[in-house]
Amino acid sequence: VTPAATDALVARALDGDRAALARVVSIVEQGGEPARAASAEYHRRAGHAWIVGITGAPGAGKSTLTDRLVAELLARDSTDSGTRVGVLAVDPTSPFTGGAILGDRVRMQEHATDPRVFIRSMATRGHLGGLSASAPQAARLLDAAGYDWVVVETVGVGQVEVEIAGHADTTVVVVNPGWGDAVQANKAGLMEIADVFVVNKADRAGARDAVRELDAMLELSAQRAWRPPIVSTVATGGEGIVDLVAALESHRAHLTAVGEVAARRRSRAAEELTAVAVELVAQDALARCQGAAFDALVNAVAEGTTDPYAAARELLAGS
Ligand SMILES: Nc1nc2c(ncn2[C@@H]2O[C@H](COP(=O)(O)OP(=O)(O)OP(=O)(O)O)[C@@H](O)[C@H]2O)c(=O)[nH]1
Ligand SMILES: [Mg+2]
Repeated sequence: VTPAATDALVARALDGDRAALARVVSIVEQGGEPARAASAEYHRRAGHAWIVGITGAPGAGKSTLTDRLVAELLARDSTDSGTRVGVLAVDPTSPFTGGAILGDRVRMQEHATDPRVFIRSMATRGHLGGLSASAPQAARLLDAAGYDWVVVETVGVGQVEVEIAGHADTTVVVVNPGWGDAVQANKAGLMEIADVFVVNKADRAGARDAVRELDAMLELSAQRAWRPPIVSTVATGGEGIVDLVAALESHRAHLTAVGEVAARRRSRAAEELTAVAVELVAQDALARCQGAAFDALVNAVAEGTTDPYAAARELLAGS
C-alpha cells in the first residue's frame, strides 16, 4: 500500500466506510511504516469514545457478555444521533489474523451486520513493540471513526491483560463462580486494574461465594477513591446487563467528576509513546543485524574473542 493509498483509505474509514475501516485495522495490526502513516491521519480525530476493556480467563464469557453489552448500549440510545459501538476482540496468543474473525471466539453474529456496530478480532503476537502496541491504536482508530463506545475484549493470560487494561477508560474483570477465580484474579494483579468486577455464569453454583470473596479481597486491598462494584451476570440469558451498564456509567461519571479522565488519557499516551518508541528502536536494531559488520561481530562472538553484550553495543553504536 502506498502512503497516498493509505491516506485515502484512512479518510474513507473516518467517513464511515466500514470496509475501509476494516482494512485500516489490518494495517494498524501489522504495524510498521504504513501503520505509522495511518496513525498520523486518525490520531487527531480521536478522544471522544469511552473505551471499555473486558478481560478475564479463557471461556469466562467475555464475548457473550460483550454481545449483550453492545445490545444494551444500542437499546439505550434514545436520541437520533445514533450510538455506535466498536468491538475489538484481542487475542494475545494468536499470530496476525489478517482480518479473519476468530471463529466462535467472537460470539457476536447478532450484531455483525448492524451498521451501528463494528466488530473485529485482532492478534497482537509478533509485535516488536510488545503486545500493547496495536490494540490501543485500533481502539483510537475506532474512536476517530466516530464510535461512541469501544469495547476491547482481551483473553486473560497474565501480564498481557494488565498491560492492555491500562489503555481502557473503564476496565471490567470477568470471573466465574468456583475454581478460585477471585483468588486467581487477585494473584494476577487484577484487583488493582479492575474498575468493575463481573461474576458471570451466576446461574452456576457458588456465584454468591465468588461475590463475597471478591468483596473481601477488595476490603483488604489498598483503598481507592473508587471502589469497584461487583455485578453478577448470566450473559447467556442477558441477566445483569443493565446493572453492568449502570456500573460503567457510574464509573465514567466518577472519573469525570474527579478529573481523572484527562489523567488516565495522559498516562495512556505515555504508555503508547513508550511502546512505539520501543518498536522503532527494535526495528532499527533488527535492521543492523545483517551485513558485513554484523557477520564480523557474529564470528568474534562465536570464536570467543568478544562477548555478545560488547558486540551488541558495538553494533548499535555504528552508524
Ligand atoms: N452457564 C453459563 N454459560 C455461559 C454464560 N456466559 C457464557 N457462557 C458460555 O461460556 C462459554 C464461553 O463463552 P464466551 O463468551 O465465548 O467466553 P470468552 O470469555 O469470550 O472466551 P474466550 O474468548 O475463548 O476466552 C460459551 O459456551 C458460553 O455460552 C453464563 O452466564 N452462564
Ligand atoms: Mg471471547
